[in-house]
Amino acid sequence: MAGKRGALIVLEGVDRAGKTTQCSKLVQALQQSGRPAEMMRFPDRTTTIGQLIGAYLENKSDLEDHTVHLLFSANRWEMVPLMKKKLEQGINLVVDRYAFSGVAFTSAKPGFRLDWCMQPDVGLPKPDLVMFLQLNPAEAALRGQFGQERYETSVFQRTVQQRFEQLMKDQTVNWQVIDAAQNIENVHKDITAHSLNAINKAQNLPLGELWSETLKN
Ligand code: ADP
Ligand code: FDM
Ligand code: MG
Repeated sequence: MAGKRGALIVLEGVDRAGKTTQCSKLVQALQQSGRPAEMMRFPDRTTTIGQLIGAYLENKSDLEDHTVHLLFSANRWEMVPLMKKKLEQGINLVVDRYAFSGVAFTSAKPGFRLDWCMQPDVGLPKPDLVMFLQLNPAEAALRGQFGQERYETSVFQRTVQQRFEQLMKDQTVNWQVIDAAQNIENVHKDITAHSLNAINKAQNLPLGELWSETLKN
């Protein structure tokens, strides 16, 4: 590989934690400091698979729970060749949700084990940094009502939060918890500091494979 690779940076967190706001601000800040950066989001509702997911989330269609889980995973895998190409070109990717949301949301449904939910995403490009935007339900409520999409209820979101906490125990992933109750600029400062650190470290490391060690035994 000729130049230095870009870093894969993921933002996760519950509904209204500020993921989308902070992803765009981070991309803008990186670009302004001369570091190539692009934003991605999952689900990517623009692809054929993404349109099935979009209709499901908008309650315009129903899909069996295992089926939709695998579609979310497939929606990540279909982007992998493009992601790898961009990272190799030195572009930093800032991603709004990734496999962690995939596992947290499906495993919040009855009858789904964490390891079953993780399996389809094993081997995806491993993020160099995953920032979890931590916000309690009372603070989230101050940011407005839930929308009309599937999963946007307080009972479900509480279970999702617990599943994220289980996932954060995995030491093979570089998790950083961010206090998302701060104002937008202060959250941005924290996120930028962690990101610059990850970008510098990633330059000298090969891209890893997600959860390849975690589920080995
Ligand atoms: P998410 O993508 O995590 O659901 P958004 O970035 O869409 O969250 O933000 C949800 C709402 O909260 C938006 O109206 C946004 O302007 C607002 N918001 C985002 N970050 C903050 C913050 N730190 N303090 C107060 N409001 C915020
Ligand atoms: N979601 C997102 C999943 O259930 N599985 C996944 O793999 C991913 C990436 O889709 F409710 C859920 C999480 C959220 C919805 O909402 C996407 P946003 O507003 O587009 O992030
Ligand atoms: Mg969002």
